[in-house]
Amino acid sequence: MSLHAAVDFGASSGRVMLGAVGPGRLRLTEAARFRNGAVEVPGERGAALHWDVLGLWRESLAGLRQVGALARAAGEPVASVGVATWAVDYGLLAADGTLLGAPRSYRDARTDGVAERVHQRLPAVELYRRNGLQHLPFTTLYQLVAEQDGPLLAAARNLLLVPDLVGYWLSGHLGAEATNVSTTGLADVRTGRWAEDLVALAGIDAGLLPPVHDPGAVLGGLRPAVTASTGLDDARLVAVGSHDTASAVVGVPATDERFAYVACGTWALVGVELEAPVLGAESLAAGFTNERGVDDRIRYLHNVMGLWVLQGCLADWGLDSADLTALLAAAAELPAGGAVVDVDDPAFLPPGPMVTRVQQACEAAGQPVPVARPAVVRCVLDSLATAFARVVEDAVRLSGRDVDVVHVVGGGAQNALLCQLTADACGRPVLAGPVEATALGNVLVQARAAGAVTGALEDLRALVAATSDLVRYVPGG
Ligand code: ADP
Ligand code: LRH
Repeated sequence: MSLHAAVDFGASSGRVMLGAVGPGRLRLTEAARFRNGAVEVPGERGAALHWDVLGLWRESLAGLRQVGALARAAGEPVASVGVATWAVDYGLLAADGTLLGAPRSYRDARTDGVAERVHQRLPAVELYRRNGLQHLPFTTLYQLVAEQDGPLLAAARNLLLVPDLVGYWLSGHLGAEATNVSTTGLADVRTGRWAEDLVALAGIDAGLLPPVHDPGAVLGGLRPAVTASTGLDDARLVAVGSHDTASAVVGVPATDERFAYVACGTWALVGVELEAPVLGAESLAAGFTNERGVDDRIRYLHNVMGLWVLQGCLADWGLDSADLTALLAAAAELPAGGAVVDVDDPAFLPPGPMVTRVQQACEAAGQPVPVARPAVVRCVLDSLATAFARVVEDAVRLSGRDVDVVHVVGGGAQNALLCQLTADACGRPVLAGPVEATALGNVLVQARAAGAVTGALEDLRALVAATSDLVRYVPGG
């Protein structure tokens, strides 16, 4: 067996996994799991939302130390480490490598109104033809325009996306991994490389952006201090689909190309995989993004607001994911046909009182207003399932790709009610699992770089399908 460590930060939790891969074999062992969430910091210009990257770094090292211990117990060396996190956010480094401030969260209000200003300079349809991205207010391009109002850019020499920042701390390598580069809005959708005109549009010095590399690239050994602290003596840093959604799509257990996926965590990324981007005005209007996947596939998808809305409701009630089981059981008892709202309304994007927002959205849409907790949960899940079905239909229509099955991967695959409602709304079977598709995709790309598995994404997916426990939901089932 070939051993590989996956560092995987989601917006709500992070984990470090040990992956063991061999012919016909793929197994994950959890080394560490920790909470994540943006931290609100008061300031003279109002509250700012930052990521606690130092805490995440500490947890990663502890997780990698545990990976080292597990590998020693198994009598095998860990060949490599790969890092994937949420997209778009970045850290700025000074010339000596000092991190200039804690990276901002994409939910920070500093980008309010920025996209509209940028589109006055380059109309949205033209921008779409260049970078292929769905309109999201927090795309890196817009964040960088907002960044110019602050002091950091003046001192910055390098901009590193969050997984590349962690990779830099691990290995000293300064680079930018292509799947995540594709989410910045600064890359040419056709080449996947930084585009001079888009970098100029962001108003930054192109020298801030490190060279782009593809998943599978071997980036180098670990820093001596990291080796000393983790015991991973022989491991190298290997580039994976460092955008978590890119790794998750590698980990979808599809058996042919006629599938849609819902990478369902804090966000729900819903779409299909294509060979070429779709860049017309209709695609832009339907909110589809063309992000780059591993092996240069196109992830043609739409960001649905996702379980963030449910997380916010739980927080309002002083509960967390551990309390979900009972609430979901009660929500499942409620009849179909209740209130449905547009979960993609920007009102749901920032942190804040989520139950009130759900209720206000129901009222505004002339829907019955849920009051009891199970009714609120049911409304959120019905709304998510409705959005998933709309996006799957749009993806089929706009891409011409037929879809026989919808794969739900990520934490949301554990939500049986959501999976059933999704099958009902899509009128297609749902296959739920694996929950850790992102870590699996991460490990598989490393294992392929090491020669422990071979083949195209289809071969990697066949291995996931053969080694995962999946649950099937049929419409009306
Ligand atoms: P991210 O990677 O964005 O942090 P995850 O893929 O880890 O997100 O998914 C987190 C979500 O998974 C939680 O918000 C919760 O809604 C859901 N989830 C986690 N555990 C369970 C469970 N036991 N049953 C149902 N849903 C769950
Ligand atoms: C999911 C995700 C998504 C991005 C968002 C910022 O974790 O990476 O694909 O759009 O976070």
